[in-house]
Amino acid sequence: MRAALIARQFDVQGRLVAVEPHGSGNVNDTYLAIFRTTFSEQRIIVQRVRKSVFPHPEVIMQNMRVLTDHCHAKLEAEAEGADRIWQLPKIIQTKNGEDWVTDPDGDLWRAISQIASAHAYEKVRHPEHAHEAGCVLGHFHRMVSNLPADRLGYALPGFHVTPGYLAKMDAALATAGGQERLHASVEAKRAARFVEARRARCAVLEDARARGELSLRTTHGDPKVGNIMIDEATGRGTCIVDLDTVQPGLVHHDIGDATRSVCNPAGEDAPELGSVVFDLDLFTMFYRGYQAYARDFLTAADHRHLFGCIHLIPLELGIRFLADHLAGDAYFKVRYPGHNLRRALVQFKLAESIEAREPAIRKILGET
Ligand code: GN1
Ligand code: MG
Repeated sequence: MRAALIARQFDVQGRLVAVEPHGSGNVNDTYLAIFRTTFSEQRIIVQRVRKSVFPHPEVIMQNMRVLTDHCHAKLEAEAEGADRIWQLPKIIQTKNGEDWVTDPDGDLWRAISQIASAHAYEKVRHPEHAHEAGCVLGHFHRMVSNLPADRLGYALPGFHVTPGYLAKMDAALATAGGQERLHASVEAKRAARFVEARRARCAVLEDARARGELSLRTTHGDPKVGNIMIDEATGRGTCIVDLDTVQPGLVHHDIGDATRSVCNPAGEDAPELGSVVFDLDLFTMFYRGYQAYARDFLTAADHRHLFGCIHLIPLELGIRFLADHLAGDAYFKVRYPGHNLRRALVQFKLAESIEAREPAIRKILGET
């Protein structure tokens, strides 16, 4: 198995005893590799980065190096006065001292440390969990608030640029295959109409950025609940994982992505569309946790666009899923035909729930 051959190239003590698929990412292939010596065991995460999704995988690794060097130094310097032991995975180098290896197919593989005794959950479990997710994202934003975004490259050009995803959807619709998939189901047509009715709202963040109201910062890019690790021993958040999408972005991308995930207790794969709602109690708890760490660096303009991003990011993710469905499932891994369409419908249901609760959400945000 290729993952085992690759795992042995990293600088880990002991003998490799197991390599098994790990997690439920929609893009990369992830494995857990276990190494043992006579007295100890080390578990590492080994991943193949999908080049069909990430055109510049080496930029991911350069960013990860810059980010982890910055954050680990900061975490260690602040550890004594901190309210908990905050963690962040580290890059495990190869035996030759490299940050990654390239396989004969040209795919990039890397290894990172596993955060021990902690779990990430695909769905939020209770309000306290939402609170901890808010703390972890707020803490991450605080940690990178003095890491200038221009120290990072663009691993995924166009990521979270919503009008770009609309253009992709339009391009898919302009193909014969796209038309065929559109007309194959009432759901696909309904989904396309849902987007059509909201087309004008898709540029809210990009327009604000063009006007100079919002500026690029170091962002995580993918802070969904499934990337937030909860310490088994204390029940508190301990770190955020999946650093592939760390690049210059708007904090709004992160806030909207976290809330679309944390505040939807039915999850991204909700079996019943009727169970998908934006839960205001979960949102209250999330926002309280976020503000506990990040209050200080949000500007007045940032605040003005918070509702906008909470609504936009589920709409954007729905458009991404729908565009991929129409294009024949080239980007996101699917478990069954129509999976991306189904995922899109869940996000649209969530966006609709956010529209219906706009006044209540704005109130929780402290708007008068
Ligand atoms: C993808 O691969 P994964 O699960 O970490 C996607 C995110 C989406 C997410 C939805 C690089 O993340 O943007 O929000 O699926 N990552 C990329 O589950 O596109
Ligand atoms: Mg990811």
